[in-house]
Amino acid sequence: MPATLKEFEAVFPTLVADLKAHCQKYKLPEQALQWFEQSVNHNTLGGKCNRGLSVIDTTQLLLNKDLSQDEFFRAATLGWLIELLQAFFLVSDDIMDASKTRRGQPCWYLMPNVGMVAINDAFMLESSIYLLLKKYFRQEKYYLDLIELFHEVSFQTELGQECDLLTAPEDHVDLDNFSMDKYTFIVIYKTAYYSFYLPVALALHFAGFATAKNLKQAEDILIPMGEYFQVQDDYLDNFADPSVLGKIGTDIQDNKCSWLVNQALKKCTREQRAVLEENYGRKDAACEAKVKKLFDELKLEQDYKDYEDRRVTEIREKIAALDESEGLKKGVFEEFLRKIYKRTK
Ligand code: GPP
Ligand code: MG
Ligand code: MG
Ligand code: MG
Repeated sequence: MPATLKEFEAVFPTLVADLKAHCQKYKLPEQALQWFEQSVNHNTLGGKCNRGLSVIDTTQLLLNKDLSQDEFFRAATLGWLIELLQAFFLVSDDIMDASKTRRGQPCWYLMPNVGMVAINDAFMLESSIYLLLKKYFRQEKYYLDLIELFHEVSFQTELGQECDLLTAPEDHVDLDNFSMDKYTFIVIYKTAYYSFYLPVALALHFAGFATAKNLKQAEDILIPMGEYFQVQDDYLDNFADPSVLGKIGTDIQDNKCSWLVNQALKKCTREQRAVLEENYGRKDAACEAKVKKLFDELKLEQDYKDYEDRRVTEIREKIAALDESEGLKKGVFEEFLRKIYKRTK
């Protein structure tokens, strides 16, 4: 049975208490302690927790049994470490993208009295990963592997974010600067590694199956799956209902090298390209509306649905070809795909 969000969330207060106890060793003033607790709760809770839950589900599938209470707690802790990493990324990303809402609430930097304190809060969310990793995994022979994995995946995500930001300058729009090659780099690095590869790599280490072959096979399936997931994110940014999605799309106004604009550039006429030149990447709701109308005229929603069908077929073929001889299981990837296929939020 897959773990429920409720069971996963039940572990979190213990981890928050651990973080607070660590601060208390330094006699952190009460006001600052409460601030940290609020930041951790606001920014880490309230999402779907697919990444965190996947660590538990993957561990269960790999070990082929129900987990003991202690195993569940430790797998869930690894899951929460990904959620903390994600919290660190999202607090920062929302500032960089000038977003307004996240998970149906104002972004952290827009909450009363927060502002740019959010930058330090983001750093503290990242540091929390390593405090908890030390507390619960220091004695394991794979401890250093876990530290290196978090460091490497963080760096990969930062490379993707760098490219995402550099292809989306605020002050000038240059549609020639976009390409599907750049797009593919951005999404693999900014999303696929931390959202898809990391949960399975953590579970492989924890369950004792982290052979070079298994890690490589996992990467070869999960990176294309993560790419598909970010194409969904870009599609939903424009086409989803914000009240369902929990966030208001910003990609058009932010001049993002998104999947939709790349598709539009492939098929637009000269006249339609001129509309894009004049309206894409402008901080102006009327310009944004013209781009949205053009995306409708170009039938990008249908292109997305065709892409989704093709991509999911390819991913299913890769899963079917998996070599299970070193303990990795097809079910791990089937479960991932089930969670994201045709998602609406
Ligand atoms: C999501 O892109 C990318 C991230 C959350 C990685 C951020 C990386 C950092 C190093 C800060 P997005 O901007 O499309 O996400 P959303 O649509 O959720 O804002
Ligand atoms: Mg972003
Ligand atoms: Mg963003
Ligand atoms: Mg997005």
